[in-house]
Amino acid sequence: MSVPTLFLKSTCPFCLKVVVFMSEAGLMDKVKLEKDSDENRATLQDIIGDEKLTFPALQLAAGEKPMMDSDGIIDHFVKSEGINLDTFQALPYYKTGVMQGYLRMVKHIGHAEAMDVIAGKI
Ligand SMILES: N[C@@H](CCC(=O)N[C@@H](CS)C(=O)NCC(=O)O)C(=O)O
Repeated sequence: MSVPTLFLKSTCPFCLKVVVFMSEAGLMDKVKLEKDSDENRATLQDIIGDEKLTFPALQLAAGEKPMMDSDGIIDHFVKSEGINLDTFQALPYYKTGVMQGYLRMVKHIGHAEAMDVIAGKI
C-alpha cells in the first residue's frame, strides 16, 4: 500500500501544526513529505479544478483529491491511528502560543502580508 503524501509549504503555520502533531504522535513515517513546488501545485490544481489550493494538503493516494484543512488532516490521523490528543503537550503548546501569535498578526495586517513577512519577502 502506498504511503500518503503530505504537501507542505515551508513558511506555513498551519503546515507546522500538522508536523508538530505528526511528530508528537510518532507518525512521521506514515507520510511522505513533499515541498510546495510549481510541479506539485500544477498536479494538485489539476485534481481539484477551480477550488483554491491550500497547504497543508494530504493526498491519501496518487491522483486522489487532497484533504486541505489542517484540523481535518489531524482528525484523519487521530481516527485512523487511534490517537488520544489529551496526552499531547507539544501540539497545544504550539497552538496556544506561536499559532495564536500568527493569527493575531493576520488579524492585524492581513493574511497575504503576514505570509510575506514570514517568507522574508517584505
Ligand atoms: N484553514 C486552512 C488554512 C490553510 C492556509 O491558509 N494555508 C495557506 C498557507 S499558510 C495557503 O496554502 N495559502 C495558499 C498559498 O500559499 O498558495 C488550514 O487550516 O489548513
